[in-house]
Formats: sequence, C-alpha cells, structure tokens
Amino acid sequence: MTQVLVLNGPNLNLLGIRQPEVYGATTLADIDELCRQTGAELGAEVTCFQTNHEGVLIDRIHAARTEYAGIVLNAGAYTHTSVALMDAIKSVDLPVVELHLSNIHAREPFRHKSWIAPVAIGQICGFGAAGYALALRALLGHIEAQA
Ligand code: CA2
Repeated sequence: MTQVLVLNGPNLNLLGIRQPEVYGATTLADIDELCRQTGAELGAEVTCFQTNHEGVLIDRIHAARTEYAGIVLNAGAYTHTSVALMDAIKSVDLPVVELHLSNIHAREPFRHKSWIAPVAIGQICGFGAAGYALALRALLGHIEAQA
C-alpha cells in the first residue's frame, strides 16, 4: 500500500479550538480523520503529524525519504519564512503538495510569498479542510502517473 505523510506546522493544533471565526470549527483531529479516510478510498495509508517546531518539521521531511512516497505539507507561517524547509524538501526528492486552508494570495502581502511553492509539485489553498482531500488526490495521482 502506498504510504503518504500529511505534515502540519505551527499553531494548526489549535484549529477548531481558538479563533474559529478565522480558521473554522473543524479540528485537526477531524482533518486527520478526513485524510485517513480519503487515503483509504484511494488505496493509500496516510500518517498525520503536527509540530510547532521548524526543526522537527525538517527532521520529519528527512525521515520521510525512506518511509513515504510523498507528502502533503501545511507548513503554516513557516511557509512564508523558511528557506530551511525549502532546502529540506529539495534534499529528499519526494513529491510535496503545498496545502493551505485559507487563500494565502487573498490575504496580507507577507502571506503571498511561499518558500515551499518552488519545490512543491503544486499548491492547493482556499478550500478549508476539504483542501486536504484534494491535496491527497493530487499527490496520489502524481505518484501513480510517475510509477
Ligand atoms: O491557511 C493556512 O493553512 C495557513 O497555513 C495557516 C497559518 C498561516 O500562518 C498561513 O499563512 C496560512 C496559520 C495557522 C494558524 O492556525 C490557527 C488555528 C487556530 C487558532 C489560531 C491559529
């Protein structure tokens, strides 16, 4: 079975708990379940992981090289700041789909810049939690097409 990783970055553990008016009522546990279900429908096993720490995200990306066929990554605010994350993605040579709940291009100018986009196979943003299912479909379609 194809193994894929869904990686969530800083503050996303607060989804559905804090500021629901901005980020919605869906919790990260709900999203993890949606990801596992979507994976099962598509014949893939999905592992979900969240951390608030940039270095831990980098460690998980490095470790993914030998464990997973691809990654769906919501790097949170590190998207807009982290050259280190971009380098980590480049170093593992795995397909990565960049994912955001909100439409980062319709928000503050500092969110328009993504260090992930140049090293991702594509970006999905603005569709809320449903975007994770879209990202998994896109990732698994890409992996199948490359096989
Ligand atoms: O839209 C997204 O998915 C973001 O990655 C979310 C990040 C933001 O910095 C990016 O620009 C876009 C922020 C996640 C914060 O999540 C919270 C959830 C509940 C309460 C507070 C923050």
